Amino acid sequence: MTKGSEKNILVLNGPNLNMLGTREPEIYGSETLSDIEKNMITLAEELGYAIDFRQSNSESELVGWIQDARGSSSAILLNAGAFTHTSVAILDALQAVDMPIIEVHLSNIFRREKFRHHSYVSPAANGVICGFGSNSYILALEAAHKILS
Ligand code: CA2
Repeated sequence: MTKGSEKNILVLNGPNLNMLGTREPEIYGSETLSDIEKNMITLAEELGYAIDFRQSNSESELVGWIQDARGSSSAILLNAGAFTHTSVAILDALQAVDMPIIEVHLSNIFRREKFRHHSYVSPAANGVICGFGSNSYILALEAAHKILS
């Protein structure tokens, strides 16, 4: 781990999460991804962390960012979006990094369609937080902080 990396938390967002706040507010809330990022930075500063907040629609880019977290971050908070339910590649990448991983979802995936009940990400995660809207991200940051301190 490089100097200072113990204070970095990587927050990764998967496909279509850049659309937050524009459609389906009844499922995902009315906040944008940028609102969520700002709220996380506020709490992270209080807790003494830097947040590296990213979104991609590309599975390959997400896998690359997970691989790069080795040596530069101390924990990963991941909302893999629809890749949660499809991606063995993201699971494999997560299993190769040795740091706390918190799986995050805005919606309660277990109250939704059956295909959303299975997560490929969960076996690599310390825990899963879902169903609390944008507050899921805040709860995930608090959970990572508890694990790290
Ligand atoms: O609840 C979550 O956070 C999800 O990870 C969101 C994914 C969904 O595929 C997962 O099952 C649960 C979808 C994100 C798409 O977000 C949009 C937001 C506004 C408009 C369109 C898509």
